[in-house]
Order: sequence, then structure tokens, then C-alpha cells
Amino acid sequence: MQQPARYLITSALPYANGPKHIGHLAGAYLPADIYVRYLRSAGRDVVFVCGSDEHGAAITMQAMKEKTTPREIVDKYHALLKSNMADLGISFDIYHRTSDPLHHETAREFFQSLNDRGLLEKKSTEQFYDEQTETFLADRYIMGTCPVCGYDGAYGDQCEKCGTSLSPEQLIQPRSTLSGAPPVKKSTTHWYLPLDKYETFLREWILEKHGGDWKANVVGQCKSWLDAGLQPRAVTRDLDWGVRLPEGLPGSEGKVLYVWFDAPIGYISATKQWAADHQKDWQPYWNSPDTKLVHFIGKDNIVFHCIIFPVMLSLKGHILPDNVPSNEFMNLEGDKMSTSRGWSIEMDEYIRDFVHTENGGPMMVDALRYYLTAIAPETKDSEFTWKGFQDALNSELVAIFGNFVNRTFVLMHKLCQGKVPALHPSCLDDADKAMFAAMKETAGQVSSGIEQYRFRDALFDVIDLARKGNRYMQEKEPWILAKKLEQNDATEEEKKIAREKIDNCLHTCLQLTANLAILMNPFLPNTARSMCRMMKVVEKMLDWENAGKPKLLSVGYSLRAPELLFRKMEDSEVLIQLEKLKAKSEALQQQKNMNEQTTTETTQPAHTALKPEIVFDDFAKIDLRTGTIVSAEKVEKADKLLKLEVDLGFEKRTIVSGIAQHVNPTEIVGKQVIVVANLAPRKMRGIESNGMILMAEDAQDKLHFVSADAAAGNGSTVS
Ligand code: B3M
Ligand code: ZN
Repeated sequence: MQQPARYLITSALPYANGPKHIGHLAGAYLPADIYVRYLRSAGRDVVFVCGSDEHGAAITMQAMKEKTTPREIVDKYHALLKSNMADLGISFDIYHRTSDPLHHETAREFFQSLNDRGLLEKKSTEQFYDEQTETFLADRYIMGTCPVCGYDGAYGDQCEKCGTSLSPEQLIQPRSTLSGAPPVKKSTTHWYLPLDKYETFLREWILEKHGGDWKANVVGQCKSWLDAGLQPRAVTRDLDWGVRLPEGLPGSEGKVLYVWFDAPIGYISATKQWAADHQKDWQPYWNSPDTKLVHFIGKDNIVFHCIIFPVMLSLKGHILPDNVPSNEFMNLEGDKMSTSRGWSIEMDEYIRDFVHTENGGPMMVDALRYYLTAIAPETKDSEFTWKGFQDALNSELVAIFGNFVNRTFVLMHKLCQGKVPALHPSCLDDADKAMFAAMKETAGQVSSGIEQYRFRDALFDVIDLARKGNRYMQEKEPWILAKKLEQNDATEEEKKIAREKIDNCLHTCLQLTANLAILMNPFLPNTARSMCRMMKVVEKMLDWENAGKPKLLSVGYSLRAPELLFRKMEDSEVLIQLEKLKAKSEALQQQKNMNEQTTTETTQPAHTALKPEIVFDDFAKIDLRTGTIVSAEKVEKADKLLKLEVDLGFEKRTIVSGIAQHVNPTEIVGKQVIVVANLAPRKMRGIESNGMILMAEDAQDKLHFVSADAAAGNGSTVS
């Protein structure tokens, strides 16, 4: 296959609405960076663009939450994201932002060009509107009760409690988050991209052309969208914050481009800015068919990058992506990663805890890059655990890779005067030759892995080569051979052979070290740099054309002392992180509960919907009595159940009650309760329960006793 003349690599533009977590890093940024570093080292013409996505409801909602302006929000988080990415070694050629005037112009011009050519349709529809604040409401701005789980804080697009995707129409008792008022429908006019017209084009391009070379998950998702039938999609919104429509366009007042229309154009504006900064021409990158365009994204962005943006690109005469290697999700310690629930490791947090610390620094950047690549969710969801991180660091990076390099350097200093020893062809054996063959073979495997977006496999190949190096050294035992040199009864000939064998072993190990640096460089650039320092070679040696070569270090060249490439992670560090994660999510949950309480107090009480009406006779069938709890104990192997003895005055009853998680058995003895006294007996965990205790359940699902005035005495009827 002919090599592309140039590469344009993009990573999804993160919303500048808060810190991003390491799941995002593993999904869209790290794999792109590995790919780009590889391409650069192979001398290809490559531009790697990204930037902050600064429009849309994600931003305005956050501004509302932080009681500030969208401008403040994007300035704050753009700076944070930019510095986090740099700290983690994500080597963008430009990290741009969509609030930049250049982007506004570019996106507006894009829209105008489609509109001028009659490629957009104008349509009026009814949309939700807040009469009090005179604003049209994006789905996120509408809240109400989830029809599925009854949660009162569900959004118009999703219930975050049960995860169901919703539309605002489905919410029970919807209210505007701006004013609390119930939204009304109002007619509004928008511009639509008629996706339905391009179904054939998309089918051919995705399913026929790329059905075989794109990832199965990507093709599968596209296929189900196509099969469901494409609808025209609105590309404008009634909002203040965003890219204004072209001036003078009738009906454009108060409208901006839909964020998903302008955001991907951000890739183009970023390229333009990069070109301007470097006196280059941006156009070939977007217009020339010999450019290879690759979008790295997470799976929730597939439809935008494979269906909507390609239609936009083709209408504007731009090239289409060659691939969209989207990843699946990375979970964390058994649960979905989520910043809003506090169940996440923010990039910023990791940097503070492990990078900007005394025993951290760049090596801990590489440790994270290593683990995230090793567990990359390339084909299915994967899971980050701190224990797994510790294992990967301690038993792979430290014990295999670091150990090999360190031993090589220590022995070279001890047995070869700190210089690269000669290779003696006369005593070169099969094991030596096999090592050189392995270097060459691994170089080929790693480059084809990376070129096919199989970064995990490629990384394992590198580690495997280091593992082979360890085994080789273990078999050669140069430290034993060294004893021969000191031995008085050894002949000169024996000593000569021992000397040559030591030389050959360390020569091979050193050439292998140089190779490992080249192969590891795309993944762990800091490590490769440290290795260059140790070998006293310039970074030019890391050029991919050197990968697999046998003579990277010249004989007689003196090398530096070994540097510590990685440090171990202690058990205590794992525990601290686990504790921290728990505390963070609990604190956020509490905060959320409190917020909910206040919003429900100020807007609407959160109450469970009423049951259907009954007649008095239905109620009269229930015999309610007052009673006193006289004993309470936990039911074995049932964490929800308590076995209670209740004194009803005329008799004592055993009642099994599911309240163990809400009350302390030692504290409830003597408590006044109300019992459903004529409930048919029921066996629970082998204990017969005779009746039921009435409990009140609050909005946080906590149970409380319902009791009568003690003066009523036990056994009184309740009605
Ligand atoms: N900002 C969505 C996200 O962060 C969106 C990506 C835009 S890529 C053009 O998931
Ligand atoms: Zn729900």
C-alpha cells in the first residue's frame, strides 16, 4: 500500500466544563499520542490537533452550577485541560479552543457555505420553552420525575439514577431548571442537515468501503444507526452561548450553531491556527486525498464522527477520515467511571498525587501510560483497579523492563569498564543470534500493531522482548563467567573464552537496550529519554528506522551510570487511593442529596406518586395495633432482616422486618411501633413472621418508625 503524503490526527475535543478523568485519557488521547509519536519517529508528515469544546449545554449548565459565566468556565477549564494533557505527555501540535474567533469564523463560514448552496433545510417545530425566563430549553434544562425509576431529578435527556435515555416528553411533572416553571411548547425555526438524503453514500462508504478495516464496534454502531433510518438533524439552537449564525440571515436572531455542528469543525480551525503559527498551508491536510485523516474518540462520539461530520465534510469538499478507531469504556474498581458521581480518577488528581511529587515525576506519567495502554478498552470495556496498576508497575515495568535495563548497565560497568564491549564473532552462539533476530522481529510486530491501532498488543510485544532479554542474561550468567577470569587454575584460553562470552552477552544486552528505547518511545517517551541519557545518545537514535538494528551503540563507547527508570508502588499507596476514591464518591453523593433536598424544597417536594384510590372498606380490612419492641436481633446471613419480638398487650409476636440497614437493634428495644396485626404469617429465612411494622420512607430511601403516643398503651387499634 502506498504511504500517505501526510497525516492529520485528531483527538475528541473535551468539553471545557470540568476536569477529565483517566478513562477519557485512555479512550481518545493516549492512543492518538502513541500513534502520533510513532509516526513522527518514522519521519512522517503528521499534525496532531485537539482543543477544548467550549460551547453547548455542558458549558452553560456548569456555569449555572458554579454561579458564574460560561466565559469564566471555559477559561478556567481550558487552562486546566491544556496543562493536564501536557503534563501527561500528550504531544498535540496544537491545543486550540472553540471560543477562539478563528473557530467562530470557520464554523460560521462552513454553515453559510452549506446554506448558500441549499444543502440545509429550514423547518419550524414546537419546542419546550420557559415563559418566565423567555428561553427555549435544551433537554438538559428540563428536569422531572423519571417514568422508569421514579427518581425526581431526572434530566430531559437521561435519568442519571437508572441510566435510561429519555426525551423531555417522557418526564413526569417536568420543570425548567432555570425557573422551576413547567415548560410550555412554542414554535421555533431551525436549520436542518438532511441526513436522510445521504444514507446511500454512508452505507457505501462505511459498510462497503470500511466494513472490513474499521473496528467491529464502530461499524456495528454505524450499521444500527443506518438501519434505524436517518432523520434530518437540527444544526442550530436557540441559545446565547455559541457560534452566532451569519449576520443578515433572516430568522437567525438569538440562534447559534448546535455544538455538535461546530465542535468537529474545531479540528479544521485548529489545523488552520497551527498552520498560521508555523507558516504552513492548512489546506492539503483537509483537502488533499493523499492525506490520511484519523479521528481518535470514545464510543459515545461514534455517530458524530462517522455519520454526521462525514456528511458535512463531503458536502464541503473535504477529505473523509480513513479510520475512526473508537475505544469502548474503561470502568473503575467495579463501577462505571463518572466525574459527577465522584467515581473517577481525574487526570489532574493523578498528576497531583503521583507526578508533581518528590518520588513521582515523569516516570509516574509513564507508569500510568503503561497501565492504561495495557488495559486499553480496544475491543471491549475494561477495568482500572489500583491493585492492577500496582501489579503492572511492580511486576512488569519494574521487574521486567526496568530490571533488564538496570542489570545490563550495572554489569556493563562492573565487567566491561563502563564501555560497550566488542562482539566476538568467533564465539557468537545461537542464543546471541536469537536475540538479534528477536529485536528485528519485534520491531516489525510493534510497527504493524501500532499502524493497525492495536496498541495493547504492540506494547506487550515490547515487554516480551525485555522478558527475552532477562532470560538470555539469566542463561548466559556473565557474573559466573567473570569468576573464571579471577580463577588461578583457569588456562589463558579458558579465560579468553570467558572474556569473549561476557563481552558478547553485554554487547547484545546493550544493543537490545537501545532497541527497547526505540520501541518503547511512542508509549513511554520519558523512559525512552532517560535511556538515551544513560546511553549518551541523542534522541535522534530513537528514529524508527533504527528499530531492529543490531549496531546502535558503537564498541568502546562509554556509557553513563544507570538511572532508576521506575519505582515500585507500595501497598499503602494502593490503600490510600482506594480510601480516597470511596471518600470522594461518598462526599459527592452527600452533596448531591443535600442539593436535591434544597431544590426539592424550593421547587417541588419529592414525593412518590400516589397509589390508586381505594374505598373505606379496603382500608377497614387492615387491623393496625400499637405495640412495643421488646427484643431485636439480626437474622443470620441476611443483612437486611431483623427478628423482633413485639408486645401487643394481649400477646407477643415474632415479626421479621427488613429494617436492619436503617436502625441499630440495640437502640430500638422499647420503641413504640404500629403493627399490621392481621397480615397472614410468612416465613423468612426459616423464621415465621406474624405481622408487619409500619415504617415511613423518606426521599433518601431511609426508613423511620411510625409510632403512636405512648399513652395509648399496647394493643390499641389504629384507624
Ligand atoms: N466534546 C463530547 C465529549 O467530550 C464532545 C466531543 C467533541 S469532538 C468534536 O465527549
Ligand atoms: Zn430513572
